[in-house]
Amino acid sequence: TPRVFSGIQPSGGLTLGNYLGAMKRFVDMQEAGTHETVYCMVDLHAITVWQDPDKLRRATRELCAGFIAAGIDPAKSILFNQSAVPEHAQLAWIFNCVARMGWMQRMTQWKDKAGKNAQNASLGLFAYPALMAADILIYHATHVPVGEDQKQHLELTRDVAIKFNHDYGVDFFPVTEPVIEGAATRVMSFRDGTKKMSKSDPSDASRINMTDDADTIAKKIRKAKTDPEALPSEVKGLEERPEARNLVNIYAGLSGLTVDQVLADVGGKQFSEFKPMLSELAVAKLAPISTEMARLMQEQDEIDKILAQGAGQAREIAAPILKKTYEIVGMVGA
Ligand code: AQP
Repeated sequence: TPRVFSGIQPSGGLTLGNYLGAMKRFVDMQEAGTHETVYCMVDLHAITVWQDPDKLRRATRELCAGFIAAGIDPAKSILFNQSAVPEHAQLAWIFNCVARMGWMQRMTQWKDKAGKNAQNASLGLFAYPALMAADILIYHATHVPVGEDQKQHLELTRDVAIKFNHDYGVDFFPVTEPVIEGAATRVMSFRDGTKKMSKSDPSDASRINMTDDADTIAKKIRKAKTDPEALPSEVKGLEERPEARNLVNIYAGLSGLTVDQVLADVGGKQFSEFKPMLSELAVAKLAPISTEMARLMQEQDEIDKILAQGAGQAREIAAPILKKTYEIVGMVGA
């Protein structure tokens, strides 16, 4: 069976963007049953910018609770944290030697996160996409569900696989396909419809956190930036209206309807009418997840057991692929 891999960083709380762009779709792929599904809390990625160790431990467990509360079933998917499977970092070193500096320099995430002070950014932040390529290819995963913002990194993953195969004259690593589907692959900030909703945005009002309570969710939606027009009844009418488009996309993502179906229903309504509908839907979908997350966070031993078990399963796949890679590259004793 073909294999799916994806990951989320335990670098803070989960946002609605992570949920709709990634996690909800991880659950859909698990339930489709067409692929073996491997999902990871990428703690090694998180430390490319400094993390407080206690907070990192907590965020990793909270993220695991989030996965399970959202519907990832450890009996159906492999669920673990990256550092517990050392093959990720080992393959990443090989890929550091395959990937080129110029490839990394072109990454928009690097440019955004390093900012003007690139000399002071960590080497790990620069090499981030090589580790991401290793995360995927250590499982020979062919499909990677991600949000739109990760598209460029996935292209680089393909380039790494192609160059490795070419440099060593093998057909070993598969060329992966990004799976960027659905209405909400790019959830935008509530304060600026041209900016990605992000857990690191200093403004809490810009995002919905998966741990927000019903009142907070309703308040953030009520205050979300919009334009004064009524909603259009066709997608065309959302052009040049990033804030309106974003709220409609979120409604579609949460409800499972297409954008066309949503607009057929709400076209002509004012935001004063649409926003309460969106709040009600968001609370109905998100509140059970945050309640379950909070419950699971009381069961730390249970979470650690699930992670350890997932790491064991992941290593069974990863270890032989690393061994074969070492053989191809010419490492004695592999
Ligand atoms: N706003 C978003 N819309 C759709 N998908 C999103 N994702 C993140 N934000 C959105 C998707 O979530 C997955 C995991 O993301 P990540 O934790 O690896 O890191 P990120 O993309 O860096 O997330 P943030 O929230 O923006 O964190 P910071 O602020 O630290 O940079 C990915 O599949 C991503 O596409």
